[in-house]
Amino acid sequence: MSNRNRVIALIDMDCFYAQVEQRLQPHLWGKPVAVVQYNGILAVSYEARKYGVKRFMNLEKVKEICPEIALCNVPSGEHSDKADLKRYRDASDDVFKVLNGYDSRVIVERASIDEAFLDLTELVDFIIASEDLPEKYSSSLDLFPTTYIADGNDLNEEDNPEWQYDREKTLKIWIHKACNENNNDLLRLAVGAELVEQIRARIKEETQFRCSAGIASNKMMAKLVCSRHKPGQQTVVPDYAFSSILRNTKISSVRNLGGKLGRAIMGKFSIQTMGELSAISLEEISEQFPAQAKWIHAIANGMDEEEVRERDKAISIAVSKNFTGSSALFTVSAVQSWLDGLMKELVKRLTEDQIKNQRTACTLHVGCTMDAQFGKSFQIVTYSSDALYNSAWAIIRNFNKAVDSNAWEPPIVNISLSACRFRDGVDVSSKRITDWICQKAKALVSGEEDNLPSGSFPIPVTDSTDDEAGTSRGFDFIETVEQKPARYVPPEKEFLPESLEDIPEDLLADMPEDIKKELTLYYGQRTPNSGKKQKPEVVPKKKRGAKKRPLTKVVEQPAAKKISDFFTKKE
Ligand code: DCP
Ligand code: CA
Ligand code: CA
Repeated sequence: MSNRNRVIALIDMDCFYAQVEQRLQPHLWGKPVAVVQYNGILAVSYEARKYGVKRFMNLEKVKEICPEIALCNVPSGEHSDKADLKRYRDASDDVFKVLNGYDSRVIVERASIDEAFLDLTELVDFIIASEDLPEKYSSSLDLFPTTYIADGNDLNEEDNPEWQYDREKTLKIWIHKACNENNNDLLRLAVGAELVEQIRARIKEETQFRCSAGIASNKMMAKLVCSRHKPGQQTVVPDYAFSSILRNTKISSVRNLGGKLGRAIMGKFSIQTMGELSAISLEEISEQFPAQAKWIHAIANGMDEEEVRERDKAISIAVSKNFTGSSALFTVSAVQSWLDGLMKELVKRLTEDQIKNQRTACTLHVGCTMDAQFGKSFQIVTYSSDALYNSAWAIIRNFNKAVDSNAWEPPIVNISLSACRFRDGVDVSSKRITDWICQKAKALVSGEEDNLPSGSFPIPVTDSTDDEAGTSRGFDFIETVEQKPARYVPPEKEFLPESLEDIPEDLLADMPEDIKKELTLYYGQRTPNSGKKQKPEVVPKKKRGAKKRPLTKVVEQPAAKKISDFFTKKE
């Protein structure tokens, strides 16, 4: 790292899920709103916070202290009664589109569904070299309408009855100092603050969402001060103010110290605040925490070298469901029913991710909690939910200790499915089939079926020489960056059906042999009538909202128009 300070920002959306609901129902803007899931509150609008409404508060209590509150329920999933967070993920994508499209010199790291770290250093340096900033900043503070300088006096932390704080005056003095004292680090923070004002204004313009931000020379301090003047404000913390800001900061409020490590530090040294921690020598810390001592000592003084890493996509896609108390699963059929529903939910998300991010997950971890946690991973060969179900079932069934054939012991209190280890690209077979189906469906709709080049496909083939998941697994991967289909790119909303049985018979009959073969390969472990189906013939009793799998699928002879509908993703 160079010896000059970086300029790092953390942007965090204000009461994010609540704003997503307000955007969906615009009459709720400016009103007290809470987002509810399984009778628990996940998000609270700032208007409702004024009444004392808090996350996880009892709903009865909420209605009592704020009778006019609008309660918005998180929708439940299509394949199970698991919450469907798609609308919040989509809203998050809207925000990240703005962030990623702002300037290619800004590094964007997705830190959670509603927050991102930005490394603005390169862009800031460019601006410093190309603009007359003292001139620009001396004339007006209009460029910093929501900026606070965290200097320890900006909050009334000591409960001083005389406390008064003038944001504009403090800002003016600070900007003057940045411009005139030849203090390059301060000036660079000021430019960073101006940029973040612009980025936040653009987020508001393009998504309607309000957010807050922290700006500092590192991630830890940027994150720490982000919420200092929420909502709709941003806070800059210069290095010289680190110690006064940290003095009264609770150890548990610091990034990476909110969990076990933070609690261990507080316990071992009998301390609560970062100020107390900074008074402990590196040697003393080393005695208690040899592996983390250097890092803890640096963090105690507001020093954090962690880089902002370009990361936009989630590193894993997971679904998980708790079955606490009386809802614990104690029959084989219930476990199968839930595994099936959860797998479909996961495949739905994986398929959306595949289309959007042109990548494919390689590993699926199946986890299940009974009296203890159990789990195992397997390689993903196909996104067919039936095939994945069979592989997951083969793992999970071994955790059952019951003797009775339909019993499950000990009862399951959680099932989780997590897909990870993504590789770029979409496998060739899946792409070939999608391409063929899309062409076919289009031609059917437009009545040009006969003109279709039967069996000829614009398939970009890549040799995956260094591809561990290559042809040996019946997969080829397309490098989507350089190689694009020559003639036909399926529109985003077209997709492959979940199983071979879902493809109408007449379409199958008409399908060129090589595609049929590819298709069979694509659907992988389970081909129709292969007799390998491991699912029980008895469909378990329907659980709250879980959809039944029909025993046999009745395939109607679909009309031409219907076929294209079939291969068009339904919202
Ligand atoms: N969330 C959740 N469960 C939690 C915490 C959060 O589902 N235990 C969801 C709802 C939040 C969103 O994630 O709207 C973002 O979480 P934040 O902690 O950033 O909180 P908010 O954005 O709601 O509020 P704030 O304005 O304080 O950031
Ligand atoms: Ca937030
Ligand atoms: Ca957040």
